[in-house]
Amino acid sequence: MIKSFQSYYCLTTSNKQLVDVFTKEEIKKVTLLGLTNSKNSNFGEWYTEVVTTSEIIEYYDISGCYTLLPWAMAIWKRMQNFFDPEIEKMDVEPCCFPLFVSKDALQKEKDHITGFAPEVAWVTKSGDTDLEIPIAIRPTSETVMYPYFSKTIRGHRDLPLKLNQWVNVVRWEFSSPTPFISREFLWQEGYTAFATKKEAYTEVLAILELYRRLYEEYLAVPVVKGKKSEMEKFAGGLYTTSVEAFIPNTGRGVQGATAHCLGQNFAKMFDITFEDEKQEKSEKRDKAMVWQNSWAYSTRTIGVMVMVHGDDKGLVLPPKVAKVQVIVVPMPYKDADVENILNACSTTVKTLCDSGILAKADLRDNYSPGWKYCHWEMKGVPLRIEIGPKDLANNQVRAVRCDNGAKVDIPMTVLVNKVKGMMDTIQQSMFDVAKQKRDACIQVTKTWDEFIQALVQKKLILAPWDDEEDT
Ligand code: 86X
Repeated sequence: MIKSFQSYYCLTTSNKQLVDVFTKEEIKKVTLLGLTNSKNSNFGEWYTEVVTTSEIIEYYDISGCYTLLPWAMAIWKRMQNFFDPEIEKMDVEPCCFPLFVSKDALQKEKDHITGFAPEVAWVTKSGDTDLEIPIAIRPTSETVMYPYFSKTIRGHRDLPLKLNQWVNVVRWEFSSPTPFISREFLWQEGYTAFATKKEAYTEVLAILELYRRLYEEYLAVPVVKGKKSEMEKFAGGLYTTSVEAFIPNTGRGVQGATAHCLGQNFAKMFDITFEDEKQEKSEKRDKAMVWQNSWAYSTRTIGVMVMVHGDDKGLVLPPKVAKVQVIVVPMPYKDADVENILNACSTTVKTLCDSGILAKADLRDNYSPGWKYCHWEMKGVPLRIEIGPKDLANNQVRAVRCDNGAKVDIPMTVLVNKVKGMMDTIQQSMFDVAKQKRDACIQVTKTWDEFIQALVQKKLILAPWDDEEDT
C-alpha cells in the first residue's frame, strides 16, 4: 500500500487527510515531503533534516565534508555579488594562491600555529610513493601569502597591498562537524598591508561594517559588532573584531565573520618591510615594518541563516539571497481550464522575470498542487503565487508568503509593483522578527549568580566587562 502511495497522494489535495491515514514518518519516506523533527523540540536533528530535505546540502562519505548543492551555491553567489564590488571599491584585488603549504612555511610562525597543529591535514603520498616532504592543505593562508608580501613589498610605493581570494580551506576539527560548520569550507580571505597603523585600523572597521551589512541586509540576521577579549582574539594578531549572531534555540552565540588587525607581528616574522619616504632621504634608510590586517567570512554564514530563519516547514530564504524568489503554481481543477491556467502561469513568470524578479513556474503534471506547496515551502522560496480558475476569471493571482503564511490577492494590473514591494517587505520583516526574537533573549546581569542563571536559560547576556583575565 505504501508503495503505490505517491500516486494516491497526487490525486488528493488535503495534506490533513493523509496524516490521518499514515504516520508523519511514513508520509515523509514516500513523498520526501515535510519534516519529522521540529525546530523547538529537537533543534539538532531538525537542522540536519532541513538542510538535506531542502536540497541545499548533500551528505558525503567523508565525515565533516558536505556537498553544497545549487540551492546553496546560489546563496553563496549572491553574497559574493554583494561583497566583491564593495571590496573592489576599496582597491582590494583578487588573487589565487596555492592550496598546499610546505611544512617549513607553515611552521614559520610557530606561536600562532601551535594550538592549531592537530587540525592540519597533510598529503603524505603520491600514489604509493611517500612524498619526500609532506605538504599541508591550507587551513588559512597567512603562511602561503606572506612570503609573497615579503618579496613584493620594497618601498612605500608598493603599499598598501590588498589581496583577497575566494577559496576552500580545510581544518580537521574534532568538535562534531555539521553542515556549513564543516571541515572543508568556502570563504573569502582578505590580506592587506599598510604603511601606517591608522590605515590598518580604519580598514578593519570598514570591513566589519561590510560583514554587518552582509548579515543584516542580505541574510536578514541581526548581529552584534564587537572586539574580542584577549582570550578569544586571534593569538597571532593585535586585536580581533567580529560580528556575532545569536541562535535563540540553542542560546548560543555564533561568530559570523572576523576582521583582525594583526599589527606588526607577522611583518616581523615574515620580514615584510619597506623603506618609508622620510627614511629614504636620510642616510640610514631604515626599514619599517608594515601594518597588516586579515579578514574572512565563510559558508558558515549560510548555516547561521538556516538556523535563524528556518521553521517546521523547512527553509525560509530572504528574497535577497534566494535563487528563486517567486514560485508560480497552477491550480487547475477542470480539464477545460488547464491550458488557460498554464498559459497564465507562464505569462506571470515572464512578466516578473522581465522586471528583474527571479520567478519560476512549476508546471509539472506529475505532482499535485499540494505537493508543490510543500516542496517549495521546504526549499524556502519567499513567495508562492497560485493561479486557479477563480483567479483567472478575476484577472488576479493569489500570493502566499513563506515567512508567515500571509495570503493576498494581487490584481494582474499591479503585479510587478506589488511583488517587488512584497520582496522588500518580506526581507525587512524577516530581519525584524529575527531581531525581536534575539532581543527578547537579552538579559542584563550584574552578578556571577545572575550570569549563570541566565546562561542556563539560554539568554544572550549583557554584562559589565573589563577584559582582565581574572574577571
Ligand atoms: C586563525 C585567522 C585569520 C585569515 C582569519 O580569521 C581571517 C582570515 N586567517 C585564522 N586560525 C589559524 O590561524 C589556523 C591555523 C592553522 Cl595551522 C589551523 F590548522 C587552523 C587555524 N584556524 C584558525
